[in-house]
Amino acid sequence: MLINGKWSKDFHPVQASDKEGRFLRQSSQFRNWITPSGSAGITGKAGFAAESDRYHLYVALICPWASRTLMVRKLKKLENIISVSVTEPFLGPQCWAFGDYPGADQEPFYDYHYVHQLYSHSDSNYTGQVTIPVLWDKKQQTIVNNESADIIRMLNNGFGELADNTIDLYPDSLQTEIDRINNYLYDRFNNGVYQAGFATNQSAYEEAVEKVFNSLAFLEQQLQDRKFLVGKQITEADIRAFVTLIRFDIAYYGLFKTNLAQVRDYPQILAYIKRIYAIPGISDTVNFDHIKQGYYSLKALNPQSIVPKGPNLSYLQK
Ligand SMILES: N[C@@H](CCC(=O)N[C@@H](CS)C(=O)NCC(=O)O)C(=O)O
Repeated sequence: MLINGKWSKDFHPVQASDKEGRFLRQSSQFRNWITPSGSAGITGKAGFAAESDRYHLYVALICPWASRTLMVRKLKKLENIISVSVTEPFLGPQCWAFGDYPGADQEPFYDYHYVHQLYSHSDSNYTGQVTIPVLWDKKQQTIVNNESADIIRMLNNGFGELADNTIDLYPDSLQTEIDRINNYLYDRFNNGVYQAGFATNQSAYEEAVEKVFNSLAFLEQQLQDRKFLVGKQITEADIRAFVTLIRFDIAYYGLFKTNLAQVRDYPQILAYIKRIYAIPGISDTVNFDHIKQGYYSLKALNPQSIVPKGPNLSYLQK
């Protein structure tokens, strides 16, 4: 982690646990918003107007939180408006690094080797974890926001006419239902898999696994009579569910020991994963090699760094 802008403590996936051994995720610190006029958003300061070729996303393709932002960028047709750099998938001692692993990029503006350099560039006194995704402002040379929940919302509605507004992932009429599902899934599913994987004792692990499988039962039930989680149209709730579902069989089932069943064992969920994966542009945001290499590079969970051969994911092609 960075302490007063200096890299001071090597990466470890579990930076904090509660006294019962439950993994605690840290809060994001950069919380400014891009808005059509540049006025301030619900947090942070003003000065980040929506403009073409001004903003840049730094992502890792292993990361579900970063992948949410890539999905929304695709669906809102913002590829020519917001540029992207992909880190290497491995989580080394200095956390996320740029490089020449296939599918990864070099850092394009400063030739930085590590994402933590972008954090200290933005705030020379930054103290905290260095997480991905990062939304960067090329004009002010600073991080706008490092919280994916905020970033997907501003990509949905902060870019005005620059985005494709025939699709709205958070429409007024569905917000209550989307919020309900997001809240339910965040703790039990999106973060639940990490709580299983990073639990520091048996009971914290078992508690997390139970939550994960309750939430899969909830998803299977919810999808009995609808294409997407809140009805006929894709929304933010689906983006948030999909990024965890697509990583489940390949990473969480094995490495995080969420192994009571695979997601492909749930007929409605399987059809739903295929439905979203088939939406034009979405499969470009999924890189199974990065996902597998990245998760299995977590030395705290896999000291020998052996990467499994399977599973067979050909079901997605059918
Ligand atoms: N709240 C953040 C969480 C992002 C996050 O935890 N990203 C992980 C990768 S999947 C990360 O960068 N971890 C590095 C660390 O925790 O030090 C978001 O949703 O944007």
